[in-house]
This record gives sequence, C-alpha cells and structure tokens, in this order.
Amino acid sequence: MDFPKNVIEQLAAAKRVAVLTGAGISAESGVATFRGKDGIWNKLKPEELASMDAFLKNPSMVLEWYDYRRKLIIDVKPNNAHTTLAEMEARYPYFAISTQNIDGLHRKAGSQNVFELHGNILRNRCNECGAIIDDVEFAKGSPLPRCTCNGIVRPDVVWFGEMLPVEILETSYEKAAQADVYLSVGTSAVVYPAAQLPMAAKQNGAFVIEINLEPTPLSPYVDASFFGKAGDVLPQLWRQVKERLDA
Ligand code: BJW
Ligand code: ZN
Repeated sequence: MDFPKNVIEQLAAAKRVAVLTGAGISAESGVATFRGKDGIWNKLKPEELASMDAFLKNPSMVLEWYDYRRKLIIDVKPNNAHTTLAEMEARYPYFAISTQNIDGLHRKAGSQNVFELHGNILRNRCNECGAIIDDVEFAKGSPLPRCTCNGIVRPDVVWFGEMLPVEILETSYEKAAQADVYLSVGTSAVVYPAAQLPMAAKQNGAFVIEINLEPTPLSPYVDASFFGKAGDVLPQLWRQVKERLDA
C-alpha cells in the first residue's frame, strides 16, 4: 500500500502520538469483534449481557458469558498491529494508547503507556465494595462468587450505562488534546465517550488517521482513512515512516 506523502510527513515530524484502539485490532489475533460481519452482537444484544440490568436479572448467565470469553482470551497472542504500536512507542518521545479492549493484548505486545477505558476481563471486582479480587471460579452451575462483604464478584469491565474509570478517561482526553498525530484503529466509533477521543484530538489540531476495514462515523472528519486489516496497514505505514525517519 502506498500512503500519501503528507501522512508519512506528519508521522515523521510528530513528537506526540496518541492512539485509540477497538476490537478490530484484536480480530486478527482471533478475538471476536462486537459489531460487523463476525461480531458477537449479531446474535446477542449488548444490553442483554453487558449491562447492570442484565447482571442483576441473571448474574449466572452474565458471569458464564464472561468466563467463556476469558478462557478464549487467555491464550491469544498479540498480532502485527499490536507489536507495531509497541515499536512506535519505543521511537516517539510521547506515545499513548487508549484502548476500548479488555483483552490485555497491548501490554502483552510490550506497550507500556496503555489506558484501558473499558477495564480488563482478566481482573474481577466486587460489585458492592469495589475490591479487586483475583482467582475467582465462575464455573457453570457453581454458586455465585462472593466477596468477603458478600457482594457478587464481577469482571472489572465497563458496562453500558456505567462510568468509565475517571482518571483513565481524563488522561485519554489529555493525550488526545496534546497529540500531533492521532490514530484510530479498528473501532466502529459508535460507543461513547471513547468515540469522542479522535474528535477531541482533531478539535485540538491533531492530524487524525483512521484504520478500519470499512468507513465509520469518524471517516468524514479524519484527515486520512486507510481501509484494510490493521495487521497489514499499520506495519506497512510504520515501515514507510521509519524509512523517512532514517533517511
Ligand atoms: C477491523 C478489523 C481488522 C474488524 N482491522 N479493523 C453519547 C451519545 C450516545 C450514547 C451515549 C453517549 N454517551 C454515553 C452513551 C451511552 C453508551 C453509548 O455509547 N451507547 C451507544 C452505543 C449509543 N455509553 C455508555 O454507556 C458508556 N458509559 C457512559 O457513558 O457513562 C456515563 C453515563 C452513565 C450513565 C448514563 C449516561 C452516561 C459505557 C460504554 C461501555 C461499553 N462497554 C463495552 C463492553 C465492555 C465489556 C465487554 O467486552 O463485554 O465495550 S460495549 C463494546 O463496544 C465494548 C467495546 O469496547 C465497545 C466498542 O466497540 P469497538 O471496539 O469499536 O468494536 P466493534 O465491534 O464495534 O467494531 C470493530 C471495528 O473493527 C469495526 O468497525 C470493524 O470494521 C473493524 N475491524 N476487523 C481493522 N482486522
Ligand atoms: Zn466486597
């Protein structure tokens, strides 16, 4: 893929780069996306599983669904898109990833400055007192896992209608506002407030680049869109930027 000269120039000149990632960046690692052709929510409605209403109505069903997804995620490996972002972090003086993903693959790939907007499926917390609790057995048919305060233990992820972790969201807005270049990778950009971040970057003067299989609601507003797999597009883009930097 040949990238426009101004895109390479912008990335080569940037000091501060910030990134928003979504489920699409992990698709090539084998983690299902939510929406789109192979999305898990073609069959299941989000509000029936990823909401407090669903949890209060049928906690076992919700916990079993997360247990199933956790088991799938534990063994997956980062792909070329994750490792490219980790390489980029090593090269830029300021580099941050805000991710909507709960799979932990950015850290597995070696990225350090990662802000998990929607939590992490490998962590649990008490639904009542908020205590973080490891090693919880969610096996089908067994009693609900309980905290010492008797609250039900749930995955430490953000459901619809719940607040995102305040500090992580604030830092993500700061990184977006300070960015010279902002990348939006593999997100349908329909879930707020995460979807607002690339727009906040744009409003503060960043050059915004989108990578996705298809256009999103962000596409009309960004400076450049590249339609293809993140695991193909990002490494190619970064290779051309490195050639320019090393020239
Ligand atoms: C590839 C690819 C490849 C595929 N390469 N690309 C403002 C306006 C309207 C509504 C709201 C608003 N503010 C708040 C709301 C309500 C709500 C919301 O946004 N609703 C909209 C859906 C309408 N937001 C919330 O409730 C948030 N909380 C909040 O705002 O709190 C304040 C508040 C409280 C009370 C009242 C009011 C306000 C919380 C949102 C939490 C989202 N949680 C989930 C579940 C997490 C746990 C779990 O995993 O189970 O997060 S929902 C789900 O969507 C998950 C994802 O992180 C999130 C985003 O999805 P993502 O990552 O974009 O994935 P997909 O599948 O949608 O897209 C994948 C993309 O990749 C596609 O575009 C593909 O084309 C592409 N792709 N393969 C590149 N190889
Ligand atoms: Zn508790």
